Amino acid sequence: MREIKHATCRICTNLCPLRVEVEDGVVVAVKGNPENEAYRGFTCIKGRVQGEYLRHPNRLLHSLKRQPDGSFTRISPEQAMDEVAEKLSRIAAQHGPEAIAIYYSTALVQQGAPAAWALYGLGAKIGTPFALDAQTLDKGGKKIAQALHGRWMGRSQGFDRPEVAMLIGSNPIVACTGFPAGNPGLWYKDQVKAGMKAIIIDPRRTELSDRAFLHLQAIPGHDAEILAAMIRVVLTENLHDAAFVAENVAGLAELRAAVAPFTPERVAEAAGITAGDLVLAARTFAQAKRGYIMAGTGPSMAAMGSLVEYLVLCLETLCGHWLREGEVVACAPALTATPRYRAQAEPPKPWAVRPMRVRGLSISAAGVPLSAIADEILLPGEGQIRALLSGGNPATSFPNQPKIAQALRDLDLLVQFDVWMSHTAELADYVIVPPMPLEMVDATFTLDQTTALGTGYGYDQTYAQWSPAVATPPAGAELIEPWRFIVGVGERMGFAFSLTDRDGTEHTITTATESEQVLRLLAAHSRIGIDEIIARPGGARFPEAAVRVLPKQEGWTGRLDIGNPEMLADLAAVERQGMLHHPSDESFPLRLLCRRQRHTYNSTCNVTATNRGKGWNPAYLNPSDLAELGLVEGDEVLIESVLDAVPAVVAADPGLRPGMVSMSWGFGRGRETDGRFREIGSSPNRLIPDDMIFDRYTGQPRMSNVPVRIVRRESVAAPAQPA
Ligand SMILES: Nc1nc2c(c(=O)[nH]1)N[C@H]1C(S)=C(S)[C@@H](COP(=O)(O)OP(=O)(O)OC[C@H]3O[C@@H](n4cnc5c(=O)[nH]c(N)nc54)[C@H](O)[C@@H]3O)O[C@H]1N2
Ligand SMILES: Nc1nc2c(c(=O)[nH]1)N[C@H]1C(S)=C(S)[C@@H](COP(=O)(O)OP(=O)(O)OC[C@H]3O[C@@H](n4cnc5c(=O)[nH]c(N)nc54)[C@H](O)[C@@H]3O)O[C@H]1N2
Ligand code: SF4
Ligand SMILES: [Mo]
Repeated sequence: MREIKHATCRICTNLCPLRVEVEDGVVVAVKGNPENEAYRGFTCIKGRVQGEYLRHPNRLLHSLKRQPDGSFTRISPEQAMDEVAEKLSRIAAQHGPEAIAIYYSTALVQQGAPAAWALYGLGAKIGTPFALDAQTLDKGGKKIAQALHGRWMGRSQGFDRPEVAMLIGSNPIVACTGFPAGNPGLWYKDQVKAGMKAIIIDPRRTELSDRAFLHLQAIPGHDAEILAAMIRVVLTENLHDAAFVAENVAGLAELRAAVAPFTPERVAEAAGITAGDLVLAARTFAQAKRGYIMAGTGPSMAAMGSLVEYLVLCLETLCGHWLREGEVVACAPALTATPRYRAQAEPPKPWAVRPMRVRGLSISAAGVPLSAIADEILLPGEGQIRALLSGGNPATSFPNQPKIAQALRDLDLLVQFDVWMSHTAELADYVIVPPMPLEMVDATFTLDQTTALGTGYGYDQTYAQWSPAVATPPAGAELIEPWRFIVGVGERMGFAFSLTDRDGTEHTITTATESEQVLRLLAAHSRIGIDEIIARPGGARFPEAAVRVLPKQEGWTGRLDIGNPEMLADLAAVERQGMLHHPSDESFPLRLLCRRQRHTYNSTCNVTATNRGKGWNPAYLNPSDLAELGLVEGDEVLIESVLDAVPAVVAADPGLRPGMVSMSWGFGRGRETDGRFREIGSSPNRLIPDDMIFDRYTGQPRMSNVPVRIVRRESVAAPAQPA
């Protein structure tokens, strides 16, 4: 029988509502839901073809165990739980809890909300400090900046009727962050029609450029200077919200002095833009009553993410773009507990939490520096990581790909949760295979969590959807939900798991608990009852959940700090030395930029249903650079950096600043697969050192603006040495 069922797409964090046509448990078509007022029918190609993912011949249908000869054999989930628990217990007893790391990242959305609860719960019970997430390779500077600047407890104006939106290296139309979760294209169109001015700072023309008020096509890596110059304009022209600053902010004099050298003329010249545009951007932003800034992965990956994010907060604070007493927080969470929004500043706190063993890095407000994990695995001695439970794809997503691949091979135990034979799965001792999202019940917790991360993330209005399992796994499959596997391992290690309901009653969770019961308990403290959400199967806004910002507490003295000495010292260093650089940079005339593509999601979805037979990630160059290199679109080249070289196919992008190579990540594997690069692409992380140039707070290396050179492929010896 053919039926249409409502579900949520969980391939990416946009969580689009879907109408899934199912015949006897098999997904035959996936469409958007035009009746959903937040998404207005929006889906992308990845969501619509997921019926093909469910049936894909490469999909894993049972868990796997590595054999001594390197091959994999089938293992039952029960047996795998027994063996993994036994190994983890032994490693913890011999080497202490630090020897076990857990990693979950963007794959969390695919694995379901209970998976995060279970995995981080297990990490806490084991007592490991190495509970990893992707922040420190993503936009970890946001957390560092929030720590050092302090946090406005009333939230930002954010997506609520902005008159201006400044997007710094952020491309919401493709990436679905930076605009509210929903329908990014229509939201942009509507806001521009309502008068919103978009200011884009990006070295390439993006999908936003056409409707933008201003596009500063700056040379990458200059975002901190550009922001400092904008702050200087705001302060010298007295465009800031003086009353808000006087009441809630410290450090104005220090910031004023620190930005003084950053004249628009000087910065514009260095960044390859005009001083007029820079001043116009600053004035437009400061003169708007409502607005927001989203700094995306672009600036974060240019090695000074923490400073950039700090200056973003300084500019937001100077302009007073924070909600005041009595104003409405339209995006209060639906499923997670509602915080008490108050018109007051949570004061700054230290950014560092605990030192790591390498490169002077620390576990910080941004989490564990992922760029240090390879070394923390390879470096013998007390505190060495020997086991990793992974729900991401570190072999592809971490910098210095050859080193992390070696480190993953060196582990005593690598357990990978995956539905595909990803690069990390290939290196694992156990591959634990869960159902795919449409086969599992879940609800939109992830978006409440991302909304809470800060400005530029998540919803514009309270929203939720309950997503029942709508598809049946293929015949013969033996799958286990990640949370159930983790609880099973924990039980075998002697740990008990529980969740409390609204009345404070504790409920034990075991491997026999229904997933729905876990989700209900995770939502126990929500303002919107879970049954109300279930009663709106197509997903809905819940405007009744909106809350007002409470007044400042009596005697409250907390202030936001825009004069943090460490940050301003970093800014002074930028003034003296320019951006971080390395002597070897000079041998590499081009700069490799990060970017994303619509048809893939990080390291997944690169299959024929979406890539239409083009499995590689093109290296885009300005046509003038192609001509100078004697290349035409479609030519095969080698991209070389100080670390390695990868094969690529060049393509022309007239909207890209000359001197740049713009290439998506998440493709390719190690050198051993170079011969297959037309099919699986090439990994930029082979070109990115983990320890040469990095943000000293998050450890995030320079992953954009990476010095490279390009040579024709046939003019060099084939590099393909198996690693
Ligand atoms: N379709 C799709 N959507 C995704 C993903 C995906 O892989 N595919 N990945 C998801 C993830 S994990 C994340 S974190 C988000 C990321 O979302 P975004 O941060 O919006 O990521 P990108 O689309 O790569 O946009 C980054 C932009 O930064 C620019 N840029 C590069 N270097 C610099 C620089 O130094 N300064 C400035 N100002 N700009 C620079 C690039 O040209 C690019 O346009 O997307 C998420 N959404
Ligand atoms: N050079 C470079 N490196 C980067 C970035 C960059 O722009 N440039 N971006 C960084 C950023 S922003 C991030 S967030 C990190 C992300 O880093 P990771 O999260 O480590 O990488 P992903 O590719 O998102 O990993 C997703 C994994 O989930 C698996 N998977 C896919 N679908 C399912 C499913 O339905 N169920 C299960 N259980 N598993 C599934 C995939 O096969 C893959 O192994 O990478 C960072 N690394
Ligand atoms: S992958 Fe596409 S359809 Fe699925 S949630 Fe993301 S944007 Fe929506
Ligand atoms: Mo990310």
